[in-house]
Amino acid sequence: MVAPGKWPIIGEREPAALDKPWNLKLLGQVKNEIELSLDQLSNFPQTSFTIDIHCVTRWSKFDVTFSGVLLRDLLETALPTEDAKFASFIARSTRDHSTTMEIQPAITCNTLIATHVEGQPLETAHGGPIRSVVPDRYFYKSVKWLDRIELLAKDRLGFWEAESGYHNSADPWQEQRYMAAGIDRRLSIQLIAKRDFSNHDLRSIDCSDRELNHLSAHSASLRDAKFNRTQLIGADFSNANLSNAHFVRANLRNADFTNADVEGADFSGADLRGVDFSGSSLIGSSFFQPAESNSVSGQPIAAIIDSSTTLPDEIISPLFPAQLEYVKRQLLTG
Ligand SMILES: Nc1nc2c(c(=O)[nH]1)N[C@H]1C(S)=C(S)[C@@H](COP(=O)(O)O)O[C@H]1N2
Ligand SMILES: [Mo]
Repeated sequence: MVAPGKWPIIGEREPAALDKPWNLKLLGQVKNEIELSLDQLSNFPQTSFTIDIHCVTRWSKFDVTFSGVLLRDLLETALPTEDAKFASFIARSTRDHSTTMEIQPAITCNTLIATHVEGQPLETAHGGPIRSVVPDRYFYKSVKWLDRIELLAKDRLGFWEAESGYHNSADPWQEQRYMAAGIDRRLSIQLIAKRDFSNHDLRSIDCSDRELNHLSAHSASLRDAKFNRTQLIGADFSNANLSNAHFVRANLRNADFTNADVEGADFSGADLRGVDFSGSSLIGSSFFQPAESNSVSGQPIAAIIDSSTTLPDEIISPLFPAQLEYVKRQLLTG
């Protein structure tokens, strides 16, 4: 908690090109690109609400009143396409600072394109003239000096998420601070910078959509970890505990799972060419989701397995019959 009246400046301290006029852009997966001057923005319906700010580094500031335009109201003009699933909020700053939200939760938690705080124009240091404000998320989902909102079909990790391992969902009620529960900021940054998870306890870590090629995770505790769509070429998971881990559509080419516990792990759609599973334990693991169980696309999601994948007979024998049959067929014909 911060003292009343105090509001720390966190992260970047100033925008780039403050003197150029501010035009907010909505682009990407929209039917109708828009660009709004501050005046035009002020002609949209104005909304105010009072929220508590929670920074991931554990300060909070209570009862802050922001005013501006709801993202929802801007989207009614921009008209997202069918493919629009994510909204990337991008700052006018030297590093093009950004963060991304899924569009639906961004709308339902009343994301605001804020121009005023406590009835006064936002100070530059706090993101003026325009910042996004996402109630019900850690404050790193609220971008200062908002320059544009780009709607995307696929997720694109933001600055803190990619560089420092901040959690991509950022829900303070679930304490989603960093990739894994119970780790601090220093460890989170170090894990990402060194790509070294080995011997760490990182149960339930969420690394989905990250680029972690050549990760070293030897003997790490990674039960229930999420590595969906993660780039993990050449990663070392030897001796790791990966029970019930999720590797859906991960790129695992040439990864090492020797002597790993991957019981109940999901490799559906993962690229497993060159992967070595010698000595690993595969009870209840899956490599294939049939079309009927995949309500999203209605397509089967099948791991890529071929003769370069090391999956010895005694290792695959505990698989459930349908999985076993799929794996055997791929090893022979893939
Ligand atoms: N452009 C930009 N926006 C940003 C950041 C940043 O570094 N650059 N940091 C985020 C973080 S981690 C926090 S806690 C808040 C801090 O906002 P404040 O400086 O107004 O307190 O801004 C968020 N938005
Ligand atoms: Mo933060």
